[in-house]
Amino acid sequence: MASEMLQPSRLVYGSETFKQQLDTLLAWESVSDANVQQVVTDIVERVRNEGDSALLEFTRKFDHLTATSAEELILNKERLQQALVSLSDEQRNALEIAAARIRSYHEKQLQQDWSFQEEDGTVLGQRFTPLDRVGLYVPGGQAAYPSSVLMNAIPANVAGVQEVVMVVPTPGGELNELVLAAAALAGVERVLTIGGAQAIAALAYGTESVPAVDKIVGPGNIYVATAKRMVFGQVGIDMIAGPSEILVISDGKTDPDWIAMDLFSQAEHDEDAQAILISPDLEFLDQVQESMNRLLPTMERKGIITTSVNDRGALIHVPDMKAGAEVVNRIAPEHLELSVEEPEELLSLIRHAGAIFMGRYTAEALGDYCAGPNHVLPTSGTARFSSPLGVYDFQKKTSLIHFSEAGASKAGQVASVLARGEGLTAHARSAEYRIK
Ligand code: HSO
Ligand code: ZN
Repeated sequence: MASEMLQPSRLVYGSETFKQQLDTLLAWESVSDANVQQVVTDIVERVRNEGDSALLEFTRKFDHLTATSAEELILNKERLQQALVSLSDEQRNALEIAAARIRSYHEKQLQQDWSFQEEDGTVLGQRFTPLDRVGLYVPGGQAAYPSSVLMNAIPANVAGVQEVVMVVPTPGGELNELVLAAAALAGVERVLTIGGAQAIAALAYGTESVPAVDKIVGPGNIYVATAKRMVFGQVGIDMIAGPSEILVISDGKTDPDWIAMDLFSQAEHDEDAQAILISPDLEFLDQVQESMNRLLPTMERKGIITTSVNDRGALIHVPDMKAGAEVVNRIAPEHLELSVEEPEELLSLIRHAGAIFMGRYTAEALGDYCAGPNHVLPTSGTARFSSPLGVYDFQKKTSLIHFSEAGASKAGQVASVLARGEGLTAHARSAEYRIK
């Protein structure tokens, strides 16, 4: 069918229209709909004020559950364990290996307390404390990824969070056993079969049966994202993720089918996902486009891939790798593949990317599941200023200050002068009392 032909945009670095085309390609903003805002405000307020009864009412309405008490929505640890043992050996094994690799990578991220002593005996430092309780949102339906349960819950667990509470909508009551098994492996304490804005509100404010958490993480639809933004301040939240992106920069010597499939691997997530290839080899760009069209009919999600590639995909021709790196930094992609023989040299030119996959063998898909690093990454150019989800997102810092008598005397003189300059007499005198 002609309508199913893949025709990613073609851009040529240095051409008159290049900058304009690139800006248009990258323009993406999550739609903020006034109607969604209103619906979410109402849901959040009602759950905040009425607790379980409103939570149950919305859950019955949106997820068609018949639960009449909130206890019916709780899955305990035994139930999660049961999901794990009921998997096929092959699935359990894969999930266990992935979890172990993610855990050992994240253990390296644990931040340690530090302090130093000044000459007069004053000690200054910083202490790291895990958050007490974290809420993890897992979407229902097609976007319920067991891998995302591992990626969100394991770092919290490694940080030492006492309780990870997971919420997952179960329309019609149908549970996803792989998601529950992943929760068991990731150290989730309890699961509630609730979702949407009502679940976010319950986690943020607490109800009779849902404990209030300190931070909410995990992806969700527009209602969930809007609710997360709304409760931010009451609780912490992770980043609000945009659609998946992949940017491949290639010397033209990798099998074009491999590259085509790598581009598809993110395009298949979402019609708004973005897959881009950069190469100095014009013929190679044509070959990859040919591979994409040949491979498309074999894809289960060909409709999503077609929309993604035709609306937001691109093949960009650059004169050399240096120009390619410049374009990469402008895009600041979520995922970057350096599909070249010696990726180190190219790496040194890259400043902005969520995760970098180096060499011809490092398919981005490995990173989505089991390489070890987190797959929750900054999207939509936010890699310019933000980082992958990690253990550090579940540890907070506290400053430690311990003055010696001599230290307090010296610092007291400085503080006194500054406090009087600000007109704050109590500050000044509090410091001055301690001057020897
Ligand atoms: N690529 C997604 C994560 C994911 N992929 C989950 C497969 N399952 C994040 O951008
Ligand atoms: Zn993916």
